[in-house]
Amino acid sequence: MAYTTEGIRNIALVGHSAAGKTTLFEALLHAGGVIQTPGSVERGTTVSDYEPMEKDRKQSLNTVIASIDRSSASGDCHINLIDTPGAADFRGPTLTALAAVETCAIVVNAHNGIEFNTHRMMEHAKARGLARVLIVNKIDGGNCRALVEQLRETFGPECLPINLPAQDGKSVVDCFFKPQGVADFSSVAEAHQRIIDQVVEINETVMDHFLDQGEEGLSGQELHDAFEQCLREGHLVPVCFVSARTGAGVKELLDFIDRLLPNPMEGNPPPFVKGTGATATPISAVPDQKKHVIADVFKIVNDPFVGKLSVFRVYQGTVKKDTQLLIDDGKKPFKVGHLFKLKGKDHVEIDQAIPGDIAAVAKIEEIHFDAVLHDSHDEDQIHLRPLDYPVPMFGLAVEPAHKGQEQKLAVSLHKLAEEDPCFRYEHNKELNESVVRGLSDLHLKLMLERMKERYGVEVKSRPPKIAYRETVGGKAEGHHRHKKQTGGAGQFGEVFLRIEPLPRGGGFEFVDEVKGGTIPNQFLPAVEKGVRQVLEHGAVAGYQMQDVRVIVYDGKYHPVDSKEVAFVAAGKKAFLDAITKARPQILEPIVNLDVFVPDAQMGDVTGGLASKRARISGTDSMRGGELVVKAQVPLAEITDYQTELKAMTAGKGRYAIEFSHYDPVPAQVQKQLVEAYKPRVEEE
Ligand SMILES: Nc1nc2c(ncn2[C@@H]2O[C@H](COP(=O)(O)OP(=O)(O)OP(=O)(O)O)[C@@H](O)[C@H]2O)c(=O)[nH]1
Ligand SMILES: [Mg+2]
Repeated sequence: MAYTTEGIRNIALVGHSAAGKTTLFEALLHAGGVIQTPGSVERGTTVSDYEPMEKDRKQSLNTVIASIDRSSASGDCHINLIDTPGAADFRGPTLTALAAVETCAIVVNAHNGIEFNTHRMMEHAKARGLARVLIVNKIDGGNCRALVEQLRETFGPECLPINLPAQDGKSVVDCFFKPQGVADFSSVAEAHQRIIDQVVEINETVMDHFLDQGEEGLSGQELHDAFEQCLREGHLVPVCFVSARTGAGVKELLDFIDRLLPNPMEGNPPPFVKGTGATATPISAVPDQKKHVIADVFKIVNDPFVGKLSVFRVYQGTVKKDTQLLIDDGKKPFKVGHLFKLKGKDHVEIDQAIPGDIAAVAKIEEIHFDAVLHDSHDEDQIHLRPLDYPVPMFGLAVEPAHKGQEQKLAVSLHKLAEEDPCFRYEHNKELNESVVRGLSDLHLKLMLERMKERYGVEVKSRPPKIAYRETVGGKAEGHHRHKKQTGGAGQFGEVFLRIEPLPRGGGFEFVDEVKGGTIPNQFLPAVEKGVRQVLEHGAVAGYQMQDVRVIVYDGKYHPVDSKEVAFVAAGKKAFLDAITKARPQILEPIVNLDVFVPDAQMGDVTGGLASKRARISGTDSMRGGELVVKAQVPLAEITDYQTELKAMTAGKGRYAIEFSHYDPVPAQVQKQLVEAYKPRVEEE
C-alpha cells in the first residue's frame, strides 16, 4: 500500500497490567484484517505475547510492534501499533515506546478502575508532549459510568468521552461525528456538545466561527485542525470504550485512530538536540522525504536465530534499501542490506521507510539502543532527548553455574541489557564482581530466566557489594614534590592544590589557577590525570570519589627532568595529601522505598523499618485494604528485605525502590569500611 507520511499513525498501548492491551492489540489487528482470527492471552496464541515466558505467565514482558493498513475516503492509512508490558518491573521497554509515537493510548480496566500504572503512564505521556487517549476496556462488565467520573476527577475535565457504551456494553455509540443513538448512561447529545465546546475553545478563529454560525459553520478541516491542536496541547484527552474480548467498539476505535489521531506532522515535534550537556541546542527534524535522514533506534531485539534487529523510527528523510547510514558520530557507514516492517516476531521486507514510519535493520552489531541513524555528517552529534528512565537499584552479583561459561555469560548479559534500559550489567574489576541491576527482584529473576531460556546460561547469584562513594567534608591544602634520581635522567614535578567539597551530586571539577607558568600548560593534563586516578579508586576505602573541586594553583618544574609521569605522580599524591586533611567521608546510596502491605501488618513493617535507619515519610491507603508505607532508607539496610517482608506478611507484601541520593554513612560504618580496605591495600 502506498501511504504517505500524512497517512501514518503511531500509537503505543500502555497501562496497568491486565488492562487488556495485548487482547486489544489482537482485536485491532483482527479488525484491520492483519490476522484471520484473534488469538487469546489465555491460550498463548497472541501475536504479541510470543515469548515462551510470556505465554507461561500470561503477561507481556516486552514491547511488540505490528501495523495495520486501511483505505479510506481520506487516503491510505498506516497504523503502527506498539503493545507494551504493564508490569512495573518491565517499564524500561514500555517507556522506550513513548519515544517512537505521537499518541499514547492509556488502556484502563473497566473492572478495576484507575490503577497505579494508569497514573504513571498519564504523567509520562504528558511530560513527553504526546497526544493522550484513554481507552476504557472490558466494557462487557464493570461500572463505566462511575469510571468516567473518576477519570475526570483524577485527570481533569479535559477527559471527555468521544463515544459511549450502549446495549449493555455490547456496542458503542459515537458522540463526535454522528451523535445519534442511546448510550447506557449519559446523553449522547450532551457528550457531543461538551466535546465540541472543548475543541473550539482552543483557537480564537474557530471559536468566533462557532459563536457566529454554530457547529454547521465550521468546516471539517477547521474542526479537525482544532482537534489536533487540542491533543498537542493536552487540552483534550478523548475517552473511548471497547471490549477487546467481544470486539465491541474496536472497529470504531480504528476509525477514530484514522480520522482524528495525529499523523507525524501533526504531533508535537520530537525533542532532538545537537551536542551534549550545557551546550546542547534543540534542533527540529522535519518530516520531509527529501531531506537528510534522521532516525532514532528505540528498540533492539536479539533473536537467537535472526540475530540483532534494530528497530527505528524515521523522523526526517527516507531510509532506502541498499543505501548507507551512519551511526551517531561514527565515521564508518553501514549498508542497509535489508529493511523490514515488523509483525510481532515476524518481519516483512520493504524497500523504503518514509518520515514518520517505523522499520528495522538486521545484523548490524554496532547499532545500540537510542542510536541516531543518519546519512550526512551534518547530522553528527544529534540525539533524541532521553526519557526519564528509573535508575535500577536492585542488584545481584552473578557468576556462571558451570565453569567455563564466563565469556558466554558476559555476552548474554550484554545482549539482554541492550533490550531494556532499566536492566544493566557491569563488571567491577576491582572487586572482581559481575553485577546485574534491575527495577525489582522479579525483574532480575525473569531476565535471568530469559537468559537461560534464550542462551542456555545459568547463574548462581548473591547480594552484591554496596556501591559506596567517597567525598570530603571540608576544605584543605595538598602538596607533593615528586623527585627521583636513578642513574640517567631524573623525574621532577611539584604540585600545590586546594580542594573543597561540592554540593551533593556536584560531581568533579578541576580548576587551573596556576600563575606565571610555574607548572607549564603541557603538564596540567598530567596533574589532572593523577587526580583522576584517585577519584576512580578512592582514597580511604577504595570507592569512587565524588562532589569535590580541585584547584591547582602552584608548582615547580625542571626543564630537563619534568615529564608527564612526574606530574601524574605529584598530582595524585598532592590530592591524597589534601584529602587526608579534609575530613574524608564515605557516602552510601539512599533509596525511596514503597512497601505495599495488608492493613494488618502495617505496624510490623514500620517497626522493622525503624531498626534499619529508615525515615518514614507517610502511609497511603490503596485499593483492596492495602497500605503503602513510604520511606527513605540506606540501600545497605535492605539488601535482603525480600525475605524479611515475605516472612512478616505471609508472602503478601511487596516493595519497590528507586535511587534517591547519597548521604554520609554513620561514623561506625565508616570505620568498618576503612578497616576492611586496609588489608586489601597492604596486600598490593
Ligand atoms: N472480560 C474481558 N476480559 C478481557 C478483555 N480484554 C482482556 N481481557 C482479559 O484480561 C486479561 C488480561 O489481558 P491482557 O490482554 O493480557 O492484558 P495486558 O494489558 O496485555 O496485560 P500485561 O501484558 O500484563 O500488561 C486476560 O485474561 C484477558 O482475556 C475484555 O474486553 N473483557
Ligand atoms: Mg500484554
